[in-house]
Amino acid sequence: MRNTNSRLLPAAQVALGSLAALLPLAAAQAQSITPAVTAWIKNTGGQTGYNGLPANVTLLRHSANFVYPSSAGIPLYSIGPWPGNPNTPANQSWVFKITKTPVVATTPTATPLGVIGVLINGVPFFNALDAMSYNNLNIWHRNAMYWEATSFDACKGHPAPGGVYHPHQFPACVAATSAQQHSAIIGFAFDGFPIYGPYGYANADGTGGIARMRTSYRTRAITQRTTLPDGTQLSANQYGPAVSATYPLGSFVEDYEYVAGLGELDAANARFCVTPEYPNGTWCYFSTVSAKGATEYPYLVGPRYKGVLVTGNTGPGGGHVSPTDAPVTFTGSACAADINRDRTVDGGDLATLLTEWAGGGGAGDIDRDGDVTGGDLAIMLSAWGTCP
Ligand SMILES: [Ca+2]
Ligand SMILES: [Ca+2]
Repeated sequence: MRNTNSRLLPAAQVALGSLAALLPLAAAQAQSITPAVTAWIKNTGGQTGYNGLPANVTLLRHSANFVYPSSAGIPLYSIGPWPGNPNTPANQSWVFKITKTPVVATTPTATPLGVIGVLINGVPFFNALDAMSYNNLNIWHRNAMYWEATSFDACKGHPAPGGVYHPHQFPACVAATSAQQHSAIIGFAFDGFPIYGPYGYANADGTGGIARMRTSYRTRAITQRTTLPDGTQLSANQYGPAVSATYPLGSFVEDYEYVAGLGELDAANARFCVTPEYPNGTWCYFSTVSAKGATEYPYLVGPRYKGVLVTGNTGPGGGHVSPTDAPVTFTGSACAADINRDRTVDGGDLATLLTEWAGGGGAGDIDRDGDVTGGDLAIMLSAWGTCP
């Protein structure tokens, strides 16, 4: 794994080490500006979306350890219609709680029904499930991507009972994507790990150019639903329906099996890798799509979170957090050229960019094309000065 610090001159390493030793308390208590603070699309001028409801993230607060995005759950882009869906999106008065320091779980938590994370525009997203199972046995769980797809709008979202507008898959309207660029952060799961669009750096150390991040799940080679993906033999009263035109392969999530190494992503749909926002690497999720762009299971986050789930976001009444750690409002914007995140684009950032020159992706890859070259330098120079 590439370590940016190792590329610094020895004298600079000593200086950084001395500074860190002098200021451990300050560093721990600072309301640091992490990607979880800067990634959001904020409502800056009373913008409204569906039914005149406030759009995007309406208030963004952060403390030493957490980020609190507030929203109605409504994007700025146009949504609907939702054929056959009787629900209407409504203001949810969301206040979510995103940790700045996510940690990998030793015992992963299953992603629950309902909200499992939030997009950068304040719209929450769900996992693959639709809350229904075959004969209500809680064994063969319906894949919402099959059973509910006709009610998705062009942005791949639809409203749940109670008016919670949400996608189950890569939401096409939230961020532009290109197979020639590392995708943007599109949201955060409630374990605090970011979720990207479909494209990342080919190699986990940021080298190798841009590549589609592939799922390690595939449909099982079955015609009868008599066993579970882990091989468990079911009794006859637990069988699912035979694979058919009515119940095609993929219409239940148990139709999929995880094959380690099939793609870049693990069972959580995550990978540890360098990204433009995390030059030292992070666990992160990628939206999974096929080579032709069709959404692929598990779509966003796998059946279990990669990290420790932050409480307060999920389950009944979840997503209405009252912060008690004195958060402050963040009014700034993302500032990609500010590589060292001190809110100023200056010689310190330039020095880092030059040490990364031609070395592949990472924080110096400001235009996200998989290498650090003149295009990135030009963006940095045009952004010179204080971040907005
Ligand atoms: Ca800077
Ligand atoms: Ca570049």
